[in-house]
Amino acid sequence: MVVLSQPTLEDFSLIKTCKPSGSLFTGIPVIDLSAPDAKTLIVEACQEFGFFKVVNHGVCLELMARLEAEAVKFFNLPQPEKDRAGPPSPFGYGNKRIGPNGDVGWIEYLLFSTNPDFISQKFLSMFQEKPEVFRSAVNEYIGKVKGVVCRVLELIADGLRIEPRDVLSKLLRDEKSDSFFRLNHYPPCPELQTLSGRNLVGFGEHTDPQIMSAVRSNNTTGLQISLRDGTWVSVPPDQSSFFINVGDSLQVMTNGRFRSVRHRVLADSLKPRVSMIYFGGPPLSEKITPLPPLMEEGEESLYKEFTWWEYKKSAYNSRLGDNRLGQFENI
Ligand code: GA4
Repeated sequence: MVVLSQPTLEDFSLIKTCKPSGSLFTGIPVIDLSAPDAKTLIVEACQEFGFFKVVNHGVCLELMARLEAEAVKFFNLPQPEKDRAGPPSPFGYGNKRIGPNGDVGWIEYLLFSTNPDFISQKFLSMFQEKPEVFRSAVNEYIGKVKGVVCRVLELIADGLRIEPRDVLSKLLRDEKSDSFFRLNHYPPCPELQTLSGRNLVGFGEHTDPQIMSAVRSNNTTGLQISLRDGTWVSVPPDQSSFFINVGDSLQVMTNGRFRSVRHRVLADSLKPRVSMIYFGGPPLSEKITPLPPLMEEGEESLYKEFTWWEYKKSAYNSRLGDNRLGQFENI
């Protein structure tokens, strides 16, 4: 077995932030899922930002807090115990290394497939004692967050006036859906206080390859999104809401109408950040092409045809910050 040495502080990217780290962007669209205009506002947010916040989602805050507490318990275990749950190839515990192609970040994480049988198996093989509470919190949470993302996708179909309204959500509800779940822990980095005006990268800039992702984090800042003009802005944290990202696949399925948002996470010098992310992906064999009812007469696809499996394979051969859709564009 090849044992890779841990990256040192010098291996991580530092970013000079032009704005003081306390300044937060106030323009993130907030969608009340129960409001009558939710469908219109979601479509607008997907076009302009590829990102929005969802409130009134119906997921119990106690469940979010319970899962966060279990994740913190895991990340507080001694390093050798956590290492036994790794490496994340592709699923399990990862520390500082992200993906298979040399990316690093100030982060440790657990990455799972969302299939409940897989999770049970993985939990049994990863942990010596049976962490029943942790496992059931993960499964329960995945069921709920998937429900929220499916509701959002159905509102999108309504807002775009396409039928059937489950045209997108059925891909995530399919038992073969290739969806992931990730628990991230960004430890505080006290050395940062001496690197005035610079920030350590927790998770480097990237877009998500899937259809749609939903992030819930504790009340720590760090998440940033890139606006249309390329400016990076900091997302005000809110532990009781979900932040939704449009992924590359949804950009393709809307023939570029929706924007797959570039985002990144910066580490904090004092506060740990804990996030839980559901990545909704289609079955591997699904063709990722623009939805026919959306195409206007004579409109051509901006992308070559590919299956989710082909896109995923190419994503896993890329570096985090690459423009993965570039090679699938029709020129
Ligand atoms: C980004 C979105 C999800 O976190 C993820 C990531 C995956 C990984 O961490 O293993 C990837 C990254 C993500 C895209 C390109 C490849 C694969 C790391 C990487 C360098 C789980 C996913 O699906 O794609």
